[in-house]
Amino acid sequence: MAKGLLIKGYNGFYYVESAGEIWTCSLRGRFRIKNQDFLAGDHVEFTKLEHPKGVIEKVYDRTNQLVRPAVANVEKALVTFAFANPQPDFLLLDRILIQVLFQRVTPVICFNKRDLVDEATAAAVMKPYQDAGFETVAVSAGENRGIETLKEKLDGRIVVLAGPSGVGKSSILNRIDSGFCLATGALSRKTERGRHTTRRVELLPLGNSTYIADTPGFSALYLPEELKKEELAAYYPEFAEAALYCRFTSCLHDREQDCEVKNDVAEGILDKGRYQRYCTFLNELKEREGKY
Ligand SMILES: Nc1nc2c(ncn2[C@@H]2O[C@H](COP(=O)(O)OP(=O)(O)O)[C@@H](O)[C@H]2O)c(=O)[nH]1
Ligand SMILES: [Mg+2]
Ligand SMILES: [Zn+2]
Repeated sequence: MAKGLLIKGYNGFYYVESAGEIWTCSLRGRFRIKNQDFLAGDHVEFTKLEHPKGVIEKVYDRTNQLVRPAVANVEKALVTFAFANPQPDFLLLDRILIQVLFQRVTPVICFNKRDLVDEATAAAVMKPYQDAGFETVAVSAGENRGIETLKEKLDGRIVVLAGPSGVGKSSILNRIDSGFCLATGALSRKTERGRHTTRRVELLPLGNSTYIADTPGFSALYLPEELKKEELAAYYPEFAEAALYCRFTSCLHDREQDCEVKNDVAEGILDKGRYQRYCTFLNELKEREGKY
């Protein structure tokens, strides 16, 4: 029996990568009867028939499972924004970070279009996220800079892209592997929506055992449904140390007295923008829980 990675399912066939080869697999009858779901990203065992045919015998337990796109075992999210054109929407960035962390996926924050800003601007944009402990990388897909560093950060993982349109996601993927030839620019954006409703997810190999889903995720406008207001601060790693010194262990860092998080924001130790957006999300959660 061979082990492999399910790259995509299409028309009842499952494409499994194993030792650099793609096997076209069907399912054992008992799987078909149970109507078990098989997702891109699943680790499977299969029997090799006449090359390149095979039969999937077993699926390993998943570490996680995303709904949009439907991918299993996602380890990293390449959260992509642009330094300019369009200006970074930090509220959206922080919302995506919460969604990503909620799914137990590790974010890599990638700021593209480095060619459009000077060094001081780029550093100021990235600093709050670096201080929070997130992996960040500045790239220019246009000038082909920073791409090798980005590749290293994704090594050996199943990756999902996130970020608004126009920031250069397709351009970055094309730089990572020019074999993709993904459509970039306004034309592709127009057709993207219609295409994604009918298309199945496919994992694209980036080399070094790295795979990236061809459909972006984490675009929802709302915070995860199960997220409680008491849990929100846990998604701000930079608050953790100060929170130990708040007077109340249940401190929401909101209107409480003797809140060390608020003190650190006032003193400029913690980033004001990140804190303000925390408050925005906290109010959203309070409103949702109906406890004003
Ligand atoms: N100046 C500059 N423009 C870029 C860069 N990367 C992408 N673009 C342009 O930004 C636009 C959107 O890029 P695209 O890859 O389609 O973005 P996507 O919607 O996120 O996939 C295109 O016109 C690209 O040519 C970059 O590094 N610098
Ligand atoms: Mg695109
Ligand atoms: Zn506090």
